Amino acid sequence: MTKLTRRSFALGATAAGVSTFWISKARAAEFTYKFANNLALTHPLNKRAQEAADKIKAETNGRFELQIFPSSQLGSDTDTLGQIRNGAVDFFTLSGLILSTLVPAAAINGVGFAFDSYDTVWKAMDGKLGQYVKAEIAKTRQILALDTIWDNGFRQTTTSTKPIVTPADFEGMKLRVPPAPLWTSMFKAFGSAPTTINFNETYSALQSKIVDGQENPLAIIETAKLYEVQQFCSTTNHMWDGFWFLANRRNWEALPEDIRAIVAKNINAAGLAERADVASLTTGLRDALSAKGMKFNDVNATLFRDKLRAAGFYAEWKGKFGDEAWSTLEASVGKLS
Ligand code: X2X
Repeated sequence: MTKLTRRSFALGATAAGVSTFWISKARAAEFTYKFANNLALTHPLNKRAQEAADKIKAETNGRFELQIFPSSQLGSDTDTLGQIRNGAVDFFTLSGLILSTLVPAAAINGVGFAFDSYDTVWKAMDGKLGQYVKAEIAKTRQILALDTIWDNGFRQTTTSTKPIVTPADFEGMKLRVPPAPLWTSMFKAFGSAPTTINFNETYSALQSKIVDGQENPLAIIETAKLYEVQQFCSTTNHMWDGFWFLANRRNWEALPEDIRAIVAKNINAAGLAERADVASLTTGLRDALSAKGMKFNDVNATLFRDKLRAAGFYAEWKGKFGDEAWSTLEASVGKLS
């Protein structure tokens, strides 16, 4: 350890100061982009997004920084949809059903009981059905979806009042649904009284009994701690839902091609990893949530699917989506209507 004189110390500190300045200057990203989502930091989506952000920063030598804003920090889903359209937000993961308020076709994966397994889901969403929806999203000219759709999961019904065993148990139930026409339509067809509430207000709406129940995949029930305000969980599996990784088109195209390629590669890879995380997380969650006091019951899905059919739900949505989209869906999942 060499003894520093006052003068040499001063010279060294100045040099260090200057080099620190240049290092920190060099570290300041050329492009800092905002990614908003509505999920808890602990959800696999945010864990994988942070991993991708770190890889992108390294592979672009610090030129691109992805800032992640979880838990609807930048606004509700409906607010943030406006922000991704005008470019105030650069990336946003959003359910196709909520996106359907802008791109009607994007709700098609939410048709009740369309998917009976993840194999069927990925065959459709990574195939013709997903391509069809991404093309419809691109037609907006304001936003586009990156290739890989991320997983939300198969949705289950929870309540604070009673288990849902048959469709009759839905009669008159005040149920929270996300702000999307297909969700409202489905739960009206079941006979319940759906109320559209953005996800960031769902916990408090359940806690204050504004609504008795809600529906979400187990990974969300866990990471959003909905088990604290819900007692029953009925495995209705009534819908598979995913998250499109949306980009503001103008801001996306403003990126140099080499950076865009690195961002797309890592985000799409993170989406595939997140799918695996959600699937493995879900396997243990029924026991984990039971241990936290939730009471589970299984249902006979045929009763619920027949109820939707009798209420005209499939006929209504076949008419709304149109023959081309509906036949693309049925080519992947079999006859529905
Ligand atoms: O709002 C919901 O229920 C959630 C979190 O599953 C969606 O983003 C659709």
